[in-house]
Amino acid sequence: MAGCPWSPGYSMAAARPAEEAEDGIQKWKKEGEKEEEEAGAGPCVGEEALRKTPEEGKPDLHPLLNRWALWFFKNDRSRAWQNNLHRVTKFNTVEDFWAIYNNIQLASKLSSGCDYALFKDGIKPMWEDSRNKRGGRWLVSLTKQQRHIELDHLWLETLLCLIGESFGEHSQEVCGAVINIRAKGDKIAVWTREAENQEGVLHIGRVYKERLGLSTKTIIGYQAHADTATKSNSLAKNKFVV
Ligand code: MGP
Repeated sequence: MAGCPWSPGYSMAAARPAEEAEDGIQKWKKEGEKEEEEAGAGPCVGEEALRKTPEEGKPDLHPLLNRWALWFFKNDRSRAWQNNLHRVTKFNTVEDFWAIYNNIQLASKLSSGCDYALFKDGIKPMWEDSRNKRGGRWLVSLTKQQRHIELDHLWLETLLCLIGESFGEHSQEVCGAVINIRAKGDKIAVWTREAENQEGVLHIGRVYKERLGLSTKTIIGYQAHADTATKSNSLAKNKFVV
């Protein structure tokens, strides 16, 4: 895809830290060679070890509670909104999260009109998805100046809140998060599935605000998608604030 923000030749395995991958493979080769020497012409004592693949030689990966999908939106006014939305990849381990994060462009380097979205596997980053349609979003609106100093940090912290299931039992309410790169000011939002779940929504908002390190003076608002979809952003009413 033209102008895509990830390396075209990217693959999960290749993107894992080089040292770790090379190490694993080297260790496996040495073990294999040793077994071969020991085996000589006699009985196949090293047969089991020789059957091991380099994959099996790798240290255990750290599973996430959920599988997540990364989406990319590139604004092309000649196409319908949905057709500009592309799923890039899915992952469900800590290692693959970092492999992906380290191989895509920082949000601050994307062109205006682009979005990244990270959603639980199976939920599309759109109001219409059955798991979003009754929900809403905690919206953090940033000033133009914040793109250069804070945006990437705030987005990474948002991603870590999601994959780390940082909202206790209310993490189940989380659908995903979106970052909008816009000339008028960038936005980051955490989407939850039920705007009427006051307890869950408020808990997520308080924890999220603290994790972002926003001062108590900064107010962030929660808007129901139903309101956002029918009004322009600036007119959508805040259902809750923290
Ligand atoms: P936007 O990309 O969320 O924000 O919505 P932006 O560009 O800052 O614009 P503003 O209107 O919020 O100031 C821009 C437009 O994209 C919306 O007005 C919709 O036309 C479309 N759009 C955005 N989202 C998240 C959806 C969605 O979930 N479904 C559909 N059908 N259209 C959407």
